[in-house]
Amino acid sequence: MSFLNPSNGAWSILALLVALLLVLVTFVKFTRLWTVILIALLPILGVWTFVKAPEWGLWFPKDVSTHGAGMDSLFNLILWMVAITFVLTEVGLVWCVFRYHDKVPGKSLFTHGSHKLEMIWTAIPAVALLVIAFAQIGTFKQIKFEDHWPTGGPYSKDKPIAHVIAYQFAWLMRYPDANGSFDSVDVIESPFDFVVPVDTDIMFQLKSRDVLHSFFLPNLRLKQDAVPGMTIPMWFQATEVGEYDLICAELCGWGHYKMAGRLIVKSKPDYEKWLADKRAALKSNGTADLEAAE
Ligand SMILES: [Cu+2]
Repeated sequence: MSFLNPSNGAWSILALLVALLLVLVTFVKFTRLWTVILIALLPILGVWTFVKAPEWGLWFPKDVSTHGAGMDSLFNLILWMVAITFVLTEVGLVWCVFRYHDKVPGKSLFTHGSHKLEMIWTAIPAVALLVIAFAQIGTFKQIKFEDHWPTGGPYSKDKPIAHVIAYQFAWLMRYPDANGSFDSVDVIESPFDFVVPVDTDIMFQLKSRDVLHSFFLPNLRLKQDAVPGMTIPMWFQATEVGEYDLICAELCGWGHYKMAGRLIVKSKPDYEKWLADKRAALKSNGTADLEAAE
């Protein structure tokens, strides 16, 4: 992931800015002007970082899923709500520092608070939460609700492409045998690599063998806890051939960092070939062993 790469130029710029702030805080005599400048720098740097983030590669990885656009627009909605709140709050803070500094004559006002003000700042977050709650219904339904799961294609809840099993500390993808059974010796096991065909509704069953894990495909904007004792149906459609990160997004033990798998999206013929090769390898291993034994 490029944004975690320490050689990413953006990190050095951010580090430099933080260092500059620390120097200012340490050595500058705190006049009112400096205080205002320092406090005002926060929203300016904050907003600037958001504006520059996509260019620096600090933003989301490329979206290659049919779920992605919905998730991203929800994220942007929340980001805008937070950004506006943040800037307004900071402007208010700077204004208060400037307006109510120690040179204003007279005694401080003692107050028990304002009922009206409390009503307002309770109502605003309540409205904000309601907006988010209604805005997310469509996207959440598409990803999670059973009546939106794929049925017409090759994969469905009862005919999943694979069982995805999380355990300390690996991902194991189990593909059914040629008859669609998951309980046979011909089940294909693919550790760490989740191979799927492109432009196809992929339905799979998520399981955990031991503790809580979290199945996360950043490029597909798909995340779901794997819960011991539960089989959780999930679906997505990848829109571009390629290799993408499959990571565990839940601290699940000392080897959590090792749960770095791959989602490998192949063209449909390539996927069929991969599956056929896997089945052939399974058979030929058996035959070869038998022949060797004889
Ligand atoms: Cu894990």
